[in-house]
Amino acid sequence: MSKTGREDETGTLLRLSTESLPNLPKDVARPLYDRAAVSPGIVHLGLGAFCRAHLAVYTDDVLAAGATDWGIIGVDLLSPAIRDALKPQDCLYSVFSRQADGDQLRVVGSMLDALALPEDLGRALALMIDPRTRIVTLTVTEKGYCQDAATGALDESNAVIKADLANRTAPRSVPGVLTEAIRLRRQAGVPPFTVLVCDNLPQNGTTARRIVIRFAELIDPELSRFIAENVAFPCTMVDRITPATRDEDRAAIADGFGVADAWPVVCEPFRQWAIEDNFPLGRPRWEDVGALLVEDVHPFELMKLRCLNGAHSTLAYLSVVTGVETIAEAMGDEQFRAVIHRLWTEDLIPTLPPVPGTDVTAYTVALEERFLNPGVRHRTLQISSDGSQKLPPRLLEPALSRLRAGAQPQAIVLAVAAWMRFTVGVNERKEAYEIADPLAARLRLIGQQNGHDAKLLAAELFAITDIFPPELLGFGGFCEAVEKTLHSLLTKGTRATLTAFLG
Ligand code: CS2
Repeated sequence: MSKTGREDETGTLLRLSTESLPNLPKDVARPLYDRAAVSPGIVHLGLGAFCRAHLAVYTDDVLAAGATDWGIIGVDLLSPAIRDALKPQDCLYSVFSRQADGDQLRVVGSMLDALALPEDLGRALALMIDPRTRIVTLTVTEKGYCQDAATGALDESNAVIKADLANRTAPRSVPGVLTEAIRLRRQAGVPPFTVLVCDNLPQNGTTARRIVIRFAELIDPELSRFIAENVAFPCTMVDRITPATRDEDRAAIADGFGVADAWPVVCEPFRQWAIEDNFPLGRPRWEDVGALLVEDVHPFELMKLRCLNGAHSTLAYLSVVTGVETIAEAMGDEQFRAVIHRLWTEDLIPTLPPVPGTDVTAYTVALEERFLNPGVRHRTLQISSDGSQKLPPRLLEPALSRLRAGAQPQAIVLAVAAWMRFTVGVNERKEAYEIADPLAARLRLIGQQNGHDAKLLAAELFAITDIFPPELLGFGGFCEAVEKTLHSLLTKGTRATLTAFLG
């Protein structure tokens, strides 16, 4: 690492660890509680940036307030990389919250240990069976649930699901791991943990429940009934903009604070968490540290999934195709901003039920500021990933709701056409970009073969039933409008299409 302005007197950076904690610069917040006295209460699946900026921060606050039995054990299902970065620093890591009036660095202590599958499967399952573990939390992204995005049912043709069904004691998938852990726990006579989903899925707890019950049914119908009757899957709405960590962020933390952290997380200052209060074995007092414990999460979740994530996806496809790199730049673009305003006011806000204690218009005004935060370099290409999973809840469900009400959701038409244009894989500057998606191979092929013809391209993409529900396709006017907009995007380009759209 380079020499920095904030090294200690010996000229070295302080690598995060229990030992170095007291020596960190004064302006770095850190856990002041005794981590050695904290026992695990939560096993978390999916060790990416988001949970470390959200769940682990709320839980760190609960531990700071005096709780000692809600430490987190993080388990990554895909790669040992984060485990290997965190363990040498005693699983301490920093949260770099960026804002115009000053960046803040905070070291989080709630993560007690980090594991990775498949190497650590035995330990992960043993911890999930441990009676001290009362909650299993998840951030595994939309596709981690192995669902058919259009119906929300378990995708039984998914290769990982097939492998887990054939070998249920060595699971790799989320439904496989949860089902095996619940089975072993039951066998050991320990009451089931609560499953707390923290991903951007509609009715996320209910969706995960449906998927796990179906997975279990395929191996043991009796176990499936047990899960249906005994395991709680509360729904949540989670929110904090947390882009993937870059080397520049590590360098900024080293330069600005003199701290060496192998895998920090960068995020905005804002955070929000609405949780359905259904935890048979108890939970941390997250409400004392800013979370909303509510009876019904659904209105919060619809507002967030549609207004925040729907706008993100719309900006992402318009941006990738035109070569705009970050959300802050996209939101600063006059045309894109005007599209998002129309998306919010005409197509999304009218689909929302009242959200307790919330003025939805004010929520979107605040969103605009959040998107414009220049410190959070949220790459549009990152958000463009997994569109086949993201489009249905973010944009297609509200489209259906407007169509049923007799209205044509024109900004959503534009967003869907932009996604279709995105499948071509080459931007308007003739540069290729990556299409990351569970359906990437299929999307790429369709995009490459039909990119010259909006009619063919739209028809091939609309035919993907995992994305587009039959009811939506039944609204012929919607499909025609998408095709027409796509034709304009392909032949006249994005700017001219937006000028006409906004005209
Ligand atoms: C984003 C989300 O990557 C995406 O698709 O829309 O990660 C978004 O930043 C978070 O949901 C914010 O809470």
